[in-house]
Amino acid sequence: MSGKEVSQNEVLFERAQKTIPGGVNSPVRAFRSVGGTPRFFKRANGPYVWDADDKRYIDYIGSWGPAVLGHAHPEVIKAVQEAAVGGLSFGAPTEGEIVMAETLCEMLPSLEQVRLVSSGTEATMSAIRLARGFTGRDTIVKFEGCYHGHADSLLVKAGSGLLTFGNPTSAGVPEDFAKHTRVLDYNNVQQLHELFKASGSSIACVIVEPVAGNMNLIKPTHEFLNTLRELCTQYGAVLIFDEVMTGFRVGPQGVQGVYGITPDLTTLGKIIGGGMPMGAFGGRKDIMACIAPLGPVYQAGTLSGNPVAVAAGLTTMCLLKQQGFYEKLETQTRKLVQAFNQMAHAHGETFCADSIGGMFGIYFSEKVPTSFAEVSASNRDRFNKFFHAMLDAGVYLAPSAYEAGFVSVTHDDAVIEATRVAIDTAFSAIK
Ligand code: KE4
Repeated sequence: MSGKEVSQNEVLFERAQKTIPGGVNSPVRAFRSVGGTPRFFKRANGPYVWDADDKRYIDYIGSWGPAVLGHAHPEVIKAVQEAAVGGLSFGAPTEGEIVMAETLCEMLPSLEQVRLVSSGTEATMSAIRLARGFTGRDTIVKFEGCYHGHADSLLVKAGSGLLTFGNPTSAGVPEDFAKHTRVLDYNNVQQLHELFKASGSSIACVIVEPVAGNMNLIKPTHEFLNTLRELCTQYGAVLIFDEVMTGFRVGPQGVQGVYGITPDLTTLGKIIGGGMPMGAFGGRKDIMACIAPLGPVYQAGTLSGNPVAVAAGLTTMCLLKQQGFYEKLETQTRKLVQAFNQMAHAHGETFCADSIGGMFGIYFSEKVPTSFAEVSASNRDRFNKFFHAMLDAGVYLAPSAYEAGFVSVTHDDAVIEATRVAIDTAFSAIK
């Protein structure tokens, strides 16, 4: 596009802001963290997306995780088309939902029963209500930097001291809601012991991203997850692994399979819908027995388990169960991380990168961060310059220094090599 031509992305962004708040239907898409004009996608296929100017990018967001097979996988598209001609939604049970539930319970041993919903937020909101109903307790625990969707109880940041009440991170969340949420530091075992010692008998649940992906990629220590499991068991609190992002992303059994920890409840989303609106929560049968219509904890959804989303999800789950899928996904992700680190070293950048399974983090810092405070200390301005240089070089990274990146099995060696070239170009451009 020559200098004088106006980008269609700018035209669309201008128009979108007239009828959609901020011009987007989810805040992170607005590029507010990195500046500039968001790219409006026209289509996607495999590892690529095309924007409104028909510029092609190698995509490392993959719709924030779902596109683990690559965009528009032909078998998923075919399954959706076939389901759609049979009707889009019935508001009545279908056999497909049973197959989906059976598949999830087969793949995740901690799931004795599971309920399908339409988003990750619905899954975590329902799991929190279920834990409160099961235990009869009000207090929930989360961790700074972890995001679990936008339910009121979860839009809370740490109070001034460990034992003080949480404070809302969003307008519209009443203090009375936030005060039931305690916010601790991720990977801080001492804080866990202190809080449980002081208030353990009032804690309904702990919800955690067992590998964090919403403050960039931050891995847990084994001690942190083991202590969470031990204290929840000791005090009768429900341990919820929020695997909306990590479920079937970091491995065939999510983080619980990698670290060998069995949560009481697991929340899922993204990949299980194959790109269609789908979430789920499930776990111990005695806890799930409290959910309506069996028990007193109400939860519902018009489009829960709808046939089109189930068709996309089921086809995706069947494909990722194939022999060698995760070995290939992890190998390609490691090659990407190696390319980032090699190019950064060659350019003398203060930079590092890390990965687990098919998700990765890039950090403008000396070492890979292990907490929200450490990742917050990384050089965000340097990231923002790099983000735009990579965009110019045809690579689409997450538009925030505090987000993880995602690889698909269609990111083959040629795509990784093209990314390496773009990384070299981008580091040269921001010298
Ligand atoms: P949704 O309601 O967006 O489907 O899921 C909420 C959610 C819950 N739990 C975890 C661990 C999540 O990562 C998410 C959503 N992830 C963000 C990515 N940072 C979605 C992107 C967005 O908000 O637009």
